[in-house]
Amino acid sequence: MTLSDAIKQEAHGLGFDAVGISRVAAESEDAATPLPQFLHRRLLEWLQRGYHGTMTWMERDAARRADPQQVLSGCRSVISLGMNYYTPHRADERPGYGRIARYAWGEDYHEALKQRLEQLEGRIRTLAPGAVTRWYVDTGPVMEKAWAQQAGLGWIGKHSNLVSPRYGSWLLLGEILTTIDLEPDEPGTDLCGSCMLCLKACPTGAITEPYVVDANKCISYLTIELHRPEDEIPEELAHKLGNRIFGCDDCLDICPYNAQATATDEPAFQPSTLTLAPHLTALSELSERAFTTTFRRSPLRRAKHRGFLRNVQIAIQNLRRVSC
Ligand code: B12
Ligand code: SF4
Ligand code: SF4
Repeated sequence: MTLSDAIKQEAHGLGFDAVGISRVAAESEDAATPLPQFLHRRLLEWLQRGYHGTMTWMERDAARRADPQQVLSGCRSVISLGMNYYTPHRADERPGYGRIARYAWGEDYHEALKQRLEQLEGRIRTLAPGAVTRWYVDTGPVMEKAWAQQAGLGWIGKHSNLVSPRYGSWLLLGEILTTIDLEPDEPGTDLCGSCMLCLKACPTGAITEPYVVDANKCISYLTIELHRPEDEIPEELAHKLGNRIFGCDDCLDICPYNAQATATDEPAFQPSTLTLAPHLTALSELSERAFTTTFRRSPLRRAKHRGFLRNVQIAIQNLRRVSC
């Protein structure tokens, strides 16, 4: 068994559903994979258009974000890992309830992936003594979807998320950068074809062209990232939030590749009654302390009490508007 196969076997044993490897070309090599240059260009274009909104941390060191060798000196391989978070449950669609994005139905995925990534790092060091490794799960300057595509986990769909032929879009991603030379996998092939369903399904037109999302218009950004006291959700977009109080799945839900998604049995991703059927009036009365306690292990913490209650108020107003 090769070292790459042994690492993949360990990853599956730890509960990762998808694993693949990309090679990072050494500086002196004739870059067989010009991915960092491509990513740098795409990222700069995106930033220049202001599509990152208030996420100014995306501006910091774009060249580094696009190139794993600038993140880990001597990096030769990226091991991309995915965990399936799909469960066969449905959100409560009755009037009076809010809608929470699927990835936030259970516990914070950063924690579930972090524990496994740390364990996998330990196993890699046993298999390859002297290997330098560094893991990330949405926690560092790595363009995770692009590396996952390069490692064969799937392809970047027109909604800009990674689509796996086996798990659809319901994979959360992490990766381990390492100095060891591993055998690369074949990159994923784009299977979107002429489909444009996700662009048509987006309620706010946030997918401005295939593969490009303007965060300023994206409900996920508006309801999660826009939570500072000075941040307001523009009136014309607030109408379009409907009952979404945290994140949005419309462009994912419509994708034909999600039709036969397999359910996960990972306990951390199982929903609670509260996340499947969040009652708007009850939530509108949540104190800051109750918010912190209730969502201490949930991704919902990221919206902060102020942002979350603002979202709930907008959903209540939208409900009144519909019933008038
Ligand atoms: C910033 C961010 C956001 C922002 C901006 C989204 C965006 N599309 O960039 C906001 C807050 C809006 C957001 C929302 C969501 N996010 Co987010 N987000 C990120 C983050 C931190 C960085 C993404 C990034 O670098 N954006 C910058 C721009 C330049 O990159 P990009 O849009 O990815 O563009 C690439 C492609 O479009 C591609 N590309 C461009 N043109 C072309 C052309 C062709 C032909 C091809 C093939 C490719 C291609 O190249 C670009 C560079 O890679 C990543 C974690 C990470 N560190 O990577 C998570 C991440 C992308 N998010 C994730 C999730 C789950 C979501 C939501 C689904 C959550 C939700 N349900 O509400 C939504 C989905 C919205 C959407 N349609 O994208 C997951 C996606 C998992 C997956 N299977 O893909 C990630 C990877 C986090 C994780 N660790 O799992 N997110
Ligand atoms: S998450 Fe929602 S608002 Fe954002 S691009 Fe997808 S459908 Fe549009
Ligand atoms: S909905 Fe269609 S265009 Fe969008 S990601 Fe899925 S297959 Fe691609």
